[in-house]
Amino acid sequence: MSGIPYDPDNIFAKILRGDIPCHAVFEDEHTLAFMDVMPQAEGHTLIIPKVPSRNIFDADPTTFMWLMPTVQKIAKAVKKAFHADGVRVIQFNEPAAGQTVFHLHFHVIPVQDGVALKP
Ligand code: DGP
Repeated sequence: MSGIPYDPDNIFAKILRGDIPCHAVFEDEHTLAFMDVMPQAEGHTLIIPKVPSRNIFDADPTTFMWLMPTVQKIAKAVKKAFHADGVRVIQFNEPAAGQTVFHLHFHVIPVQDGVALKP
C-alpha cells in the first residue's frame, strides 16, 4: 500500500465517469484504452482499469489479471497500426517515479529504429 488514499477527482476517474472526453480505442467490462493527450509518440495509448487504484502499490492483484490482456491487445494493435518495429510498455508509480495522474495506468508507445515515432 502507498498509504495515500485514491483521489476520485483525478483526470482518469473523470474520464471513466464520462465527465471529460477521451479518444477511446478499446473498452471492456474491466478496462479502458484511450489516446494520450500529450503523446510521446504517434499512437501513444494509455490503458487503465475501471476500478479505483492509485498505482501499483494499492492495486488488488486481480486488477492486473484484467488489465494485462488489454495491455497486450493494445501493444499488438498499436505495433500493427503504426508499422512500428516494437513498442514500449511503461508504468510509473508515485511522483518520485514520474507519475502525474493518480489512477493506475500503462503507457503503450510505438518505436521505430529505436526511436519513439514522432507525434
Ligand atoms: P504519468 O506520468 O504516467 O502519470 O502519465 C500521465 C499521462 O496522462 C501523460 O502522458 C499525459 C496523459 N494525460 C494527462 N491528462 C490527460 C487527459 O485529460 N486526457 C488524456 N487522454 N491523457 C491525459
